[in-house]
Amino acid sequence: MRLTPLIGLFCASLLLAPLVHAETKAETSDQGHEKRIAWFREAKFGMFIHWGLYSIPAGEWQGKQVLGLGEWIMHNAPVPVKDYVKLADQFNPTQFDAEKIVQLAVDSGMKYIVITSKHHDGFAMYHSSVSKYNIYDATPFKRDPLKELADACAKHGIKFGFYYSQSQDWHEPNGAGNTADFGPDEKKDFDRYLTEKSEPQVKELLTHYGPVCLMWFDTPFMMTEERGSRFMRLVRSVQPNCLIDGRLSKEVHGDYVSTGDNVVPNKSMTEDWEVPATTNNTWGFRKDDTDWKSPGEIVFKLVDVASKGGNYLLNVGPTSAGVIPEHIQENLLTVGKWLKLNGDAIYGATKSPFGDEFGEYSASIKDHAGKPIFLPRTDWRCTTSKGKLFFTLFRKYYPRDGFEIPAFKTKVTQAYMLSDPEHTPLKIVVRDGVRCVQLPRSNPDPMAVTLCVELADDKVQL
Ligand code: FHN
Repeated sequence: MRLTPLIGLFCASLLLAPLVHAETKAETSDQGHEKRIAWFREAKFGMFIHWGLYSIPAGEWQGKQVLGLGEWIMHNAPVPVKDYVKLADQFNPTQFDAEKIVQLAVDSGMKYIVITSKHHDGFAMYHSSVSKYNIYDATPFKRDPLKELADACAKHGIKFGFYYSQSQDWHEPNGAGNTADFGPDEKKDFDRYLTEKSEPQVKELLTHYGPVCLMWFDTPFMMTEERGSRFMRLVRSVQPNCLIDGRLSKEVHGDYVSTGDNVVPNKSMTEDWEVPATTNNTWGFRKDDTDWKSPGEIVFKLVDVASKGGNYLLNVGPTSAGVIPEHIQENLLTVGKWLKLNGDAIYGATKSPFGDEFGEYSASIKDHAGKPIFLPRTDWRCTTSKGKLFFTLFRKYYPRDGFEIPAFKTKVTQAYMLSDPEHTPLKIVVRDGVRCVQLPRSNPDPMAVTLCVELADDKVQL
């Protein structure tokens, strides 16, 4: 089912998101940063999981569709705290299988998992001693799925991190965001909330689940510099190797830049960055949203992001039974198969030395603010690694008469398709001074193919 009205609301929430935390700055000055960030630069592709009580109503409250993001149902319906808490009595996701989820991440070519340990609804998805409002104490499930996931990740060599809503907590009288039950945020004792729930829960997460690769904070309402610094010190003191995303506080910069939701910049960035992205139009499961991104769309986005120097954190929203919807599993597995052949162009690869391939600003068309709009190009993207350029060509763009390599000074030693296990050298001809690689007549993969161009030097000289 296509969800045009939902998309409208979703877009509205996207418009709000950048106000809060788009284009943050990354803290790169401290000495531990280079050590912490190394795995992230290699990984490029991660699985985001939004899972919580909201997967039960799944976008519908008292028989009525509630528009917006699935995980925002409590806020958007709105559902009073006294009613929302009753969902915990029914939450029994017996089909949750950490092994299966981690195996899916592995087979999809994802290298890290970040899961909601507590979203804005305030419900902890792990066994917390700080608040009984958690999946172990408040539900019939009586298991700690995050511990199970942490163990499965360790077994499969996948990095594991936590999303934690540090500021919004609609369950708590002093948490941000729930004005319907608790009145205006300005009148709350927000520091009390931070010191009594948010900070101790973050400490628990960093203490009981082994190495945490990333603490993913979000929507930093009322997170002043002083408050942000407290969280920063906490994370650094308990797990110095744990990365902090870009949404802790406006003033306190994490280890990398977090863009707005689903916002891929038009050009490369100099800092490390990551885009959190959806596979449909919601993060938490909605039963009416089956608007899944196709494998081709996902591959394009992943390569686009990598070619601009970023990471792609792609979300799945398990159902209330604990299962990731079948359709998106299939799509992700197709992406994984593509990555098995073409992964050299992604993992550890760095951004494009070119840039014109991203597109250009229109000379004539302006947006509502009078700024020229960006016209993206989608024919190909380039990533690099030592002595190699990887050109990924998408969909219909398969130049049977030869791929024209953009101009640079370095000598090319050979070219081949990454998906060809023999790396059979392709003929390179020079036409009107332009080096042209002769591609195989029939396109090996109409979704995307990667051409590897090897250089006589480690780095390309433009
Ligand atoms: O409000 C949240 C939303 O529910 C979701 O968690 C996303 C993921 O990036 N972050 C916030 C909106 O930007």
